[in-house]
Amino acid sequence: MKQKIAERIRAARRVAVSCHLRPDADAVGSGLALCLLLRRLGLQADFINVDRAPSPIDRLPGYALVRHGQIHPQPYDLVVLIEGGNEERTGQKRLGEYDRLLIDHHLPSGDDGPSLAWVVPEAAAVGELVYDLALELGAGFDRDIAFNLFAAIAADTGSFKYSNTTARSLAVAADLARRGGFPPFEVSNLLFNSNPPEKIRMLTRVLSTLETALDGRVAMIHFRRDFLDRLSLKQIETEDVIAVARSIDGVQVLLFFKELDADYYRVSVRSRGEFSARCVAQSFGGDGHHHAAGFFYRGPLAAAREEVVRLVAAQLP
Ligand SMILES: [Mn+2]
Repeated sequence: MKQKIAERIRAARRVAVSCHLRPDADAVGSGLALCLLLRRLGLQADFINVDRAPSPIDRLPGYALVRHGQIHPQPYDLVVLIEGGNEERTGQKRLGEYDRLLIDHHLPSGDDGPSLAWVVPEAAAVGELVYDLALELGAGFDRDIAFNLFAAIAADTGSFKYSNTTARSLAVAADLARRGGFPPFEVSNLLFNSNPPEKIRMLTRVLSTLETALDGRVAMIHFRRDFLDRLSLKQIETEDVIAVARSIDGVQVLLFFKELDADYYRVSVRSRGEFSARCVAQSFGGDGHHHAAGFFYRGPLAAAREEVVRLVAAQLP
């Protein structure tokens, strides 16, 4: 499949890259690296996303080349989609008019993605796949390409700590650091040590909602929109607060309820070991990975918590 993807890219002259809404560091880092390496190969490559990336992701090297909005109506020979193969995931309204391919590490959930899809669930991050593709295309790595791919992998593995981290993730990261000539801590500094004070204030508010259920095997936290009152933050980065809450000894499932609107929540499910976060999310119409998944819930918070905990209780051994 990698060879097929490389062939399609080699046959193109004008390529647009795009990723999912609410872009994360894997999607942005991988997309930037891909654009930069396509340009090295002499192609015209543009990275066009509907949503602007939150800080500090918008400080990844080369982020200034990202355009925000629709790909349409510019002509492109090929659109490469990162972690989101359809209009709903990307917010791109006219994808059907382009030749498309998808690079992803999420299992497809049976929708109208492109026919040519390179999906590797074993990859910890799309960054690993773009690294493979770069080798296949023979484009070479400059510092910014290597840095973006390293950042993509570091972000999706929680700095090489999550259960998706493999020996290969580490080997790829080591090779990227060597080729790019940067010390790995520069990536951690950018991704994890650049919080504005307001973000930490927000974190304390969310963490103060911590409750446990089922003998401490389930931890729950929530975010309410009014937590943003008197703060200049426009949105919250959820992964940090989730990581803190799920670090509690004995917690097998972490539920994070993020209020998007009145009685409307995005629920993030994180699990450890055998327990499948993905199964929980799918029961509510969502999807994701084995240990990290999510879904939307319409209804009051109390009802959401009760329903989800009941389902978790039935599935916990
Ligand atoms: Mn990813």
